[in-house]
Amino acid sequence: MALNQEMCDIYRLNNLHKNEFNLKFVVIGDFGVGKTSIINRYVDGEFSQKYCITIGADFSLKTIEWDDDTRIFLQLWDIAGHEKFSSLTGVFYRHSVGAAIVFDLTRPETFNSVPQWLNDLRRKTQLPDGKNIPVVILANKGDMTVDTMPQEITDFCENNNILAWYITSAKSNIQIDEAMIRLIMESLNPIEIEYTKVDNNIIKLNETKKTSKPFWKCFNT
Ligand SMILES: Nc1nc2c(ncn2[C@@H]2O[C@H](COP(=O)(O)OP(=O)(O)OP(=O)(O)O)[C@@H](O)[C@H]2O)c(=O)[nH]1
Ligand SMILES: [Mg+2]
Repeated sequence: MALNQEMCDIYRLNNLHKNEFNLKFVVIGDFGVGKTSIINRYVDGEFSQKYCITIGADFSLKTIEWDDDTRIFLQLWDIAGHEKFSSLTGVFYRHSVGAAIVFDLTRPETFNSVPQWLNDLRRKTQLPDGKNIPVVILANKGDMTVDTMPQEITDFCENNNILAWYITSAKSNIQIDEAMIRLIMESLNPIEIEYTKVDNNIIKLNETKKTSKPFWKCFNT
């Protein structure tokens, strides 16, 4: 016990110089598209075939040693697909600085809900400078099929200021890390928000300036 405490103290002393940031991302989309599975894959490296429906919302934490000077505490909020258009989504979205909208390639109709999820998100969230929070779209279950890829996804992303879209698989661990890294990079860098250090678990967002123009990019396998 004492040794553990000592090791913790040494670890903390060695890392005192690091800037620590809290980022909150929400993961949204219709029921059964794989939101929980994507989060479990990303946070725990695990996947289960079993469908355990999410009720309300859940969240997971991942600590990321971003670089020698930066540590990120990433909160991933897993919003139940059945919460669609619920008045509660606004509460779950609060303080989020990034979002992933997921649809299921084996059920193309779940892509039809993406505009509604985006609309709900955009109505209820904004960055401190009043701009939209960055969004990626994840076309999940890419291990099963890519034949049903919606033709209009490229146009949709371009017209709706979507940061990027990815064909993902929680099962085969395809492009989930890439999507999250892209979202983190956008949240930390181009928007140029000064995220002050974590202080008593309160995140203070101080706006500075936005220098980069919004852009869209697609990452396909
Ligand atoms: N083959 C395959 N199956 C997946 C993948 N992702 C999720 N699944 C399966 O799809 C089902 C639903 O996954 P969940 O992650 O629970 O879906 P969800 O979006 O969280 O659903 P709700 O909580 O109801 O909103 C489960 O049986 C998963 O095993 C994937 O990438 N490939
Ligand atoms: Mg779920």
